[in-house]
Amino acid sequence: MRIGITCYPSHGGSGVVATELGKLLAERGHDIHFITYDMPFRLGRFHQNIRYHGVEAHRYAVFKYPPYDLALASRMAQVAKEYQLDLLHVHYAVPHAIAAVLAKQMVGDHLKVVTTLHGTDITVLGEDPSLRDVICFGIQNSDAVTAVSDDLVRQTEDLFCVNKEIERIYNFVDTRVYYPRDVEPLRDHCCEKTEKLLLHISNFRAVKRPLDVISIFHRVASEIPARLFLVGEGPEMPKVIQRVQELGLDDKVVFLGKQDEVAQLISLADLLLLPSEKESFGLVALEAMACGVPTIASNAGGIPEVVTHGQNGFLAPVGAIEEMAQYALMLLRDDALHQNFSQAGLDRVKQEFCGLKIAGQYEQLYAKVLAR
Ligand code: GMT
Repeated sequence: MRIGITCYPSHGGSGVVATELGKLLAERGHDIHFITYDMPFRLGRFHQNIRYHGVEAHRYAVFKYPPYDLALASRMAQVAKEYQLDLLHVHYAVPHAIAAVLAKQMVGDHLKVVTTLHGTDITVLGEDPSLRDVICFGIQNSDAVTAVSDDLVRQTEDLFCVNKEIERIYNFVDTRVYYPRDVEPLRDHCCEKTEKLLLHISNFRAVKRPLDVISIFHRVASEIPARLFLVGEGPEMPKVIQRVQELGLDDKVVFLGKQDEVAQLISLADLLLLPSEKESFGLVALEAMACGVPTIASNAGGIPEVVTHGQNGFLAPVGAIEEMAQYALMLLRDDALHQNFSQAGLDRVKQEFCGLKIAGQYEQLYAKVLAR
């Protein structure tokens, strides 16, 4: 098949999933065309069967805002015509589904539109009255719509009451990149032998509750020797830095900033903390699971579909800092339990979230849409 893919190319789970899916589909012989404003950061080196088409939105004195959405629709239509694309697979309802629907009107009905919802487009933007109707329009006019968890399917149906079947297709992880590694020598450079290493990776927006991460870690570090790695940047970071200083944790918390390659970093850790308020899936928990690292998370959104409480991680209500800290201590103090959780996570990744299985589900969906 000839497939156009549009996503947000910067750091973020949706861009990662879209890019990794494109790479996997290209390996399976499909022609993949990324149509985005920047090269997706996970695309990296040259890949056979993958082309990149940049989108440029110019500033004009007459317009207050550069017309990005229209530039994207126009680029999608150009690429679709030039390379005879069968379909556009867009990640995020706004503006990508809208631009794709517009491109389809320009190119013809034979060009199909598949939209994947990732969460923020529904749970955050969907509550904005200025975007509600246009999100609904994008969903309704896509030829097929998928969401990354059952929870997101439910939320989309409840919020938008759309008369459209939404298929759940889980995210996946490439186990050739994410796997348990022997990181002992590197770990010796990062922390003391006696210390346990906790990790949090996010974009440090308020919905990730990064201050809870600090509170949980503070509680853990008051009982056992421990160190916390923070990966990512975002609007809550100044508050996080302040809290770390107030609690006197400066020498135990390491700020690593944005990182492109996190597989090795994850493998260094004993635990991942993900106490989010909203999370349609929680890709980072899946990446950790694939590296054999259990997660302590909130039971928000789709997280319980990824992390199984008491088997490969622990879940607690949003904001339940003490409960999460106790779970963390339980796992960090009991090597056998940690080992069981780690193995259970690796088994679950193989069964539920392997790339081949998920790519196959998308291929079936594409074939169904093209046969209509
Ligand atoms: O979590 C974020 O803030 C980034 C956001 C994105 O657009 O990349 O993540 C969303 O999509 C990911 C991939 O499907 C999911 O793993 C995240 O749970 C989801 N974030 C939210 O629902 C808040």
